[in-house]
Amino acid sequence: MSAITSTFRSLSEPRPNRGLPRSSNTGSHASSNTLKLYQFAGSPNSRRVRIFLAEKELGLTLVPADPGKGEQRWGAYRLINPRQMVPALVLEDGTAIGEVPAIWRYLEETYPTKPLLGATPKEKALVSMWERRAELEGFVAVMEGVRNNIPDLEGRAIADPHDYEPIPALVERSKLRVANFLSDLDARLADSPFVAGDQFSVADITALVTVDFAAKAFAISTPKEHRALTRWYEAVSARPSISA
Ligand SMILES: N[C@@H](CCC(=O)N[C@@H](CS)C(=O)NCC(=O)O)C(=O)O
Repeated sequence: MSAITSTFRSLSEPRPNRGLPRSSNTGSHASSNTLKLYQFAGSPNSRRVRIFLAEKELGLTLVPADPGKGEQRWGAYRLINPRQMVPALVLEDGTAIGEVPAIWRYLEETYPTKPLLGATPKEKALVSMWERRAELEGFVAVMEGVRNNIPDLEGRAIADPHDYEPIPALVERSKLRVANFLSDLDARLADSPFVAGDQFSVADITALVTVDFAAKAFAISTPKEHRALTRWYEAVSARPSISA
């Protein structure tokens, strides 16, 4: 098992004993035998898509793709996604769509019931704005801390097609960024039931995955005085999709 796989496996395993759409036609409202989602259980980015699927009750085929080690990294998956990252959604004609927001967009437009990217132009813009802030200021900060904290990450300190060595000095700054993110999120949630407004959306998915990821990676838990964040976390954590 590679350092990436073992690290993410321990940091972001799905919660046990709850259903998730592992294969097609499993009690879902909509299902596709032709769409395949390549992903791995411990990957927080994969979890962002799995929660989305569970919220929309979409059954797709989930295909485990594991980085593996050395020359054999990713194996045949390299042909599917030459950027060597999960998740990737593969369509019937073989088109591979990478990047979580792009996968969400394809699925939302194909299966518009229960919109998670907003329903009106204003909602769509606000969901996009809040989700992007959650990703750039929260999720990316945790990921930066995690990846720069693993000495044997085989030049994979940044998840892109190039190799970069870790910079351990970034880890403390990442933790500070995460603490600031939690504080900013608390302030936002004091004014709004969900991150982007009155409805649960992808902004909540990214924020929730970030909070869980920070707790597992750095034992950064939500401070008690962040009451709005605590109220929101308890409410969204109780949704069945969150175990995905
Ligand atoms: N920007 C990408 C990020 C994907 C990503 O970082 N995936 C991680 C797993 S959470 C990965 O595949 N890492 C393997 C590697 O870096 O070698 C997205 O939105 O999908």
